[in-house]
Amino acid sequence: MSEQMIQIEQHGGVCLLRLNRPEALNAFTSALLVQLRQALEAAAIDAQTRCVLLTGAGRAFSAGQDLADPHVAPSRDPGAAPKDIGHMLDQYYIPLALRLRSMPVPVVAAVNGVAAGAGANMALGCDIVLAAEGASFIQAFSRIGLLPDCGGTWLLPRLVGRAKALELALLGDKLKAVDAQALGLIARVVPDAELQGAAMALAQKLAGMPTRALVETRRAIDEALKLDYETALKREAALQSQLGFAHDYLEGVAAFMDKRQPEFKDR
Ligand code: T3D
Repeated sequence: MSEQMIQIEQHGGVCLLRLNRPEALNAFTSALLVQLRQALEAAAIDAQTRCVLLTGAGRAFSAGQDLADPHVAPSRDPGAAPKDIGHMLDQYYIPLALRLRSMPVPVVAAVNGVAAGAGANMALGCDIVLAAEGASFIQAFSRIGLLPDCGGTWLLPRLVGRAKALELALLGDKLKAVDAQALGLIARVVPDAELQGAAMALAQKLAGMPTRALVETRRAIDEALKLDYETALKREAALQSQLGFAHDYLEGVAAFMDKRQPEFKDR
């Protein structure tokens, strides 16, 4: 049986996925990337799951691509044919990044330690990013002669603007969690000992909310970044029209009028 590199725990409506190669700082091998994608696919079709929480085991979130993975690591043998990194991205990273970004439920990242390279950008692609005070983010690519992948060139300028995106990407310096929050790269920082509890509480809160409305909100915000104002207004109206016919809107208004807690069901 293949080694389990993703721990999966169901906590009510929250599916907790924990990257689990702590001895290598949860660096991504092709096997881990496949298992993570499979876990996300399973969560996407599981009606019980209303939020996914992604975190890492041990002292790191993820050190990015496993640079010792023989499938991708450049050979030191001068006679060996060079490996095509683009193929690795096409085969493993792009489908995973797209799956993460289009999950039918909100996705929270709890960054428990260092997040480097593709590990950083995997976290930044989640909907809400929490980090422990001791966590850090490193666009490690330039240190090894690469450029930010796993969505880095798209995410960074949108999150922090071109000037800071270029500073982070070109220098590849370690950014502390508090500085990442101050830049607007991530949402929240909590004391190390409180991270898992705070992340689970946030995920449980999201799991109790109207899932479809949350997912359409993500879609509208992502799309609006590419649209002019008038087109964005019209796109909001089209999406709102669909939500207006859904159960959760009726339930949300009824619960407000009845002064009770709503019971949202849509997914
Ligand atoms: O290649 C492709 O397919 C394209 C895709 C690219 C995507 C990418 O993610 S490129 C970027 C890859 N990641 C990096 O370059 C980061 C490399 N790691 C580091 O810079 C540092 O390890 C950290 C800053 C993340 C943490 O530093 P520190 O001092 O806390 O820990 P350490 O001592 O460096 O690492 C601990 C162990 O994890 C160590 O192993 P050992 O000596 O105890 O047996 C180290 O070799 C291992 N490790 C850390 N990062 C990786 C890794 N092993 C394989 N791959 C890694 N990325």
